[in-house]
Amino acid sequence: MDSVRAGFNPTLLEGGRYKPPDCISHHKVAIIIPFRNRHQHLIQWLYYLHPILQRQQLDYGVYVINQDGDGTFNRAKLMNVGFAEAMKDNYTCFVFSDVDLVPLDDRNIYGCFGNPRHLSVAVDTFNFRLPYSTIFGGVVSFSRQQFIIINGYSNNYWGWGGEDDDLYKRIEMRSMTISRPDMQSGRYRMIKHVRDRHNEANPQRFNNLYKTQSNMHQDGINSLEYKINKVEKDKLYTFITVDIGSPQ
Ligand code: BGN
Repeated sequence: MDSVRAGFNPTLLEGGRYKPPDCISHHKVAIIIPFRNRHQHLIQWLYYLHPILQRQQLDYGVYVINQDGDGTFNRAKLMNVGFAEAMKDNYTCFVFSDVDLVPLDDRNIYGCFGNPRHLSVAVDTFNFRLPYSTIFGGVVSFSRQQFIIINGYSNNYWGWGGEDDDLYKRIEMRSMTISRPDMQSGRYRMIKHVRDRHNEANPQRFNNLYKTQSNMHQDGINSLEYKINKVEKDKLYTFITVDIGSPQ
């Protein structure tokens, strides 16, 4: 980690913030990473992503949202927490990324577009193909306004699966479409890992997905409750430890 610190990122500001020295970026981009116990992945993600984001001349900050305790993991709710916390620093664009996904092509811009964007379209573990046409997991981006219109992610997906499909349905319900990079610039490598503990496949996910349309207006950013337990500003990232509760 020290070599990453000293060697490659002399221009990073505290908390994993960067501004290009000789241009003004269109957006101020918050990169939100849901997290628990994946430090080895985080180190690799930071090692690869900081240089890429800097070559893309983005004004950005990296926010790692760490779920406190060992209750059931809730990826989507951690994304909402990241959005709410980064909003306090006036970001205009939000990239939501898994910690194990490393882009392989600099042309895949970590910014915001006219529509919500799915960036991780060609992941090695899916043979560099979309596993199904409406997949919207991995790495996605939203402008502040786009995310607010769909009321963010659902807070009710505890355990693995479905929350990204729910997000896609929210976009459809609001008559928006998504954008994607082409299959060459959208290539990714997934850092190898075994399934985490306390993140078993969620048996409720099928049921939840039936209710997206009726619930999305009262389940999301506007109903988000959490308690920040700690904020640590490292050189390479802001690490926010949060109590997000447990399923009712
Ligand atoms: C899907 C999951 C997604 C996941 C992708 C890729 C569900 C809901 C079933 C109706 N969706 O099957 O959450 O990102 O696989 O792994 O489980």
